[in-house]
Amino acid sequence: MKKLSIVMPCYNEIKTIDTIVQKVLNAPLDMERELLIIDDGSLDGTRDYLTSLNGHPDIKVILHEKNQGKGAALRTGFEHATGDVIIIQDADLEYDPNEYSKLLQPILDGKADVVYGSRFIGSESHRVLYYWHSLGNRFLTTLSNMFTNLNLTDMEVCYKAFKRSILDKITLNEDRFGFEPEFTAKIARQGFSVYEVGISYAGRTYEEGKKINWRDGVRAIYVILKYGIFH
Ligand SMILES: Nc1nc2c(ncn2[C@@H]2O[C@H](COP(=O)(O)OP(=O)(O)OP(=O)(O)O)[C@@H](O)[C@H]2O)c(=O)[nH]1
Ligand SMILES: [Mg+2]
Repeated sequence: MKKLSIVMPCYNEIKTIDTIVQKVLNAPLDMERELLIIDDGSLDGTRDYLTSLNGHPDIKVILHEKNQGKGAALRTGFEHATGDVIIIQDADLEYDPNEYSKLLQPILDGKADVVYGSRFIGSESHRVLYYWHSLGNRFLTTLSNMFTNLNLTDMEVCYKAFKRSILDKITLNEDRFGFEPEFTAKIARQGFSVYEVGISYAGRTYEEGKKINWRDGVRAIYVILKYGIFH
C-alpha cells in the first residue's frame, strides 16, 4: 500500500473548503497522497476557489456541470483515483484528517479490506448535538445491520477507507446519500473483511451549514430495504 487517494465530494462549501484542503494536505501520513475534489455543481463560489488550485501536484479537481448528489460525486472520484487505498473525506470540518493513520491501520496491517470510522465508539471527542438525529442514525445502522449481518455502530459515517481493488467487485448506483447504505450492503455481500475505528466528530448545526434532513433518512430506509431484500 503505497498511495492514498482522498476523494472529496463538494457542494456549496465555500466556508470550509480552503481549511479542509489545507488539513488534508498537511495530515500526517507515511504514504504518497492524492486529493481528488469533485465539485457537484456548486453555486456559491466554491468553483472559483477550486480553479485556483489548478496545477497543484497533489490535487485533481473535477467539476460536475450540474448537481447530482454525493453518491454521483463519489463515483466520479473513484473512477479517477489511482491510489492503492481510498478514503472518503467530506468538504466540511466535521471529520479530522489527522485521524487518517488510525483509520488506515487495519488495512496496512493486512487485516481489513474496508474500515469504517465510528462516531459512537472510542474515546475521541464528539460534539454533543441533536439527540433525534443520533437516534435516527442508530436506527438506520440497526436496520442496515439486520440485512447485512454486520455489527457496525455507524453505517452513515463519512470516513470509510478501503482498498481500491474492492471497487472491481461491486457496482454503485445511488446518486445521493443512498450511497452509504448501498456501499454497506454491497461490501457485506462480498464478504470483505470490515473493521471499525473510533473517530472524533465535530458535527455542525443547521445554522453552520448542515444540510442533511429527515427526507434523506426516509430515503435511507428505502435504500436499505432495496439492497437488503431485492438484490
Ligand atoms: N448536501 C449535499 N452534499 C453534497 C452533494 N454533492 C456533494 N456533496 C458533498 O457531500 C458531503 C456530505 O454532505 P453533507 O451535507 O456534509 O452531509 P452530512 O455530513 O451527512 O450532513 P451534514 O454535514 O450534517 O449536512 C459534503 O462534502 C458535501 O459538500 C449534494 O448534492 N448535496
Ligand atoms: Mg457533513
